[in-house]
Amino acid sequence: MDVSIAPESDTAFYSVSDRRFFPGLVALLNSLRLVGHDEPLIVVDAGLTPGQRELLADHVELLRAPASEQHPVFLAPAGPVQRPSQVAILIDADIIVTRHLSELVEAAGAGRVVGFVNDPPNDVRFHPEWGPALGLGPLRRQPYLNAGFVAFPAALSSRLLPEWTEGQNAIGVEGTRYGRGSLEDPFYFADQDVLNAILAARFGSGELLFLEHRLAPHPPFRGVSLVDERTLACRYGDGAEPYLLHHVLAKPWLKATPNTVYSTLLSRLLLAPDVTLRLDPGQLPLRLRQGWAAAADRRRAGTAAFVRDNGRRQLGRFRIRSRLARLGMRHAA
Ligand SMILES: [Mn+2]
Repeated sequence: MDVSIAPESDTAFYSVSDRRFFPGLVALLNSLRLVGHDEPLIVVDAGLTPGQRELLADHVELLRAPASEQHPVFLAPAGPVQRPSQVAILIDADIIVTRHLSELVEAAGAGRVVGFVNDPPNDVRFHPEWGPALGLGPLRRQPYLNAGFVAFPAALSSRLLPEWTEGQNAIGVEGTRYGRGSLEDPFYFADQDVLNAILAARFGSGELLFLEHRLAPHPPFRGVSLVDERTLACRYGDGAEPYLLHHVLAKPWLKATPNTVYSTLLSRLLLAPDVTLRLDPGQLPLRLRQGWAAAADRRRAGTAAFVRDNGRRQLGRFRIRSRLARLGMRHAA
């Protein structure tokens, strides 16, 4: 057996947070501890408040953001660059871990970059322009990973982190979704597009482990039920257990979102007596608190959010129909 395989203590989790993402970060921290992960959580501070830093002080290692970075979304590689570990696990602050990740840590420790395929239709995203734009040469077509969770061993980090950082600096934020980019732009997904380009250019397919999207699902977490609120265990009808829940797009702690298994767990992860860092309910919106008034507000806000989002979808469909009608294509729709 390779002696360089990382012992559990040489694993670290890395995240990035500003003041707005603080509740998500706390939920991530508490979920890791509840499922049995006691490895360090290293957080690049992209603008936390002094009060938030103080609450986190005993529980995470805070790193200052490098001054050269233009946008928090480009800070993912900064943690393991500053504080390397045998197995690095980059994890977004909008993720709740719902089971122990030992298999993934082992796979990374054995020499692979481990990630989850993104949700359709962006599970096969590929732009040949990535190669020339980043000076990478030819790219292999392969599944497109979501950058919210990426685990890799120290042995592969020198092929990943410098080019990821340089690539992000080269593309800038303008043509991405954080600037004025559109989905057709090769770097619309910013950090994530650069990551996927590097994986397709600099790594052999045997060095990559692509896990199914359904094991790290996004809202509305279709088919996932909460099995045990105490342990966070979730399950699909066929028995498969997702490793984590990733709340992409609108964040339930920032605005009312439709009720999901994530939002149910969020209240519990921020406020229940068994968590590592328990927040003051008075600091949270009513819909995230516990008790009957909060539950009523949650139902009200969740229904309103569902109607709002559904209304938007209906409106979108209507606009497409009228456009097709104008083009004389009504029957084709
Ligand atoms: Mn995310």
